[in-house]
Amino acid sequence: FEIIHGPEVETEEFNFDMLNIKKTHPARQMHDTFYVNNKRNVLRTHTSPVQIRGMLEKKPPISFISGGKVYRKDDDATHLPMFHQIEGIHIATDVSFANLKDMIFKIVDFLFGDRVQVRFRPSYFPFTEPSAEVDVQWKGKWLEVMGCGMVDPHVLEKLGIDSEKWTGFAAGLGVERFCMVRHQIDDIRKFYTNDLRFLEQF
Ligand code: 2U9
Repeated sequence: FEIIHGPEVETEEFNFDMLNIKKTHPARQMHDTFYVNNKRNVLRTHTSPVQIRGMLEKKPPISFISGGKVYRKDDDATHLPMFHQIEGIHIATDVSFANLKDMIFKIVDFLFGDRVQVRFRPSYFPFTEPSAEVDVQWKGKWLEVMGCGMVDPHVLEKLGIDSEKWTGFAAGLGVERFCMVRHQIDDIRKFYTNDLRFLEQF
């Protein structure tokens, strides 16, 4: 995988339109997304627009990893208004859901081993079809730590990529969520309160 970077202030086009997120999708609302410059630009809500920019520059086969800060209007024990995502995309010929599942299980095994109980559950994202999520046990509940799926053909076609010839998978994870589970931290906001007694444990 090639590591790629992109801007934290994005256009609505790259953050939403190119990812098949409809104009009426709830994630676009003012109470979920930070808008800048009278709505034409947003603080990116995920690292997926970086993949779009990468795919405009390079034609398939491609394998990219993008990572960095993302912003959402969320703030509670399991959500931060700013957090870090790491996301991968792989587009080639003959890429299957089995290949994706194999990679996901290798990542989860490497990071959690048999320390926590994990489940792989069908889900929905506008940019992948089919889609799945990885949940882990945290304080007696299931907590989402990762999402993935086969890149939706609509997303490929918007980029001028022939979806009959090329297929791919994509997966994203929230870094602080992974950390919280791995180190048994009860409140995700502790990472950013700058309490040295907390930070010096690591
Ligand atoms: C393109 C096409 C598809 C990236 C994906 C997810 C599923 C996902 C979340 C995990 C926890 C974000 O940090 S989180 O809240 N991510 O669920 N991300 S598929 O799919 C892409 C990306 C780029 C062009």
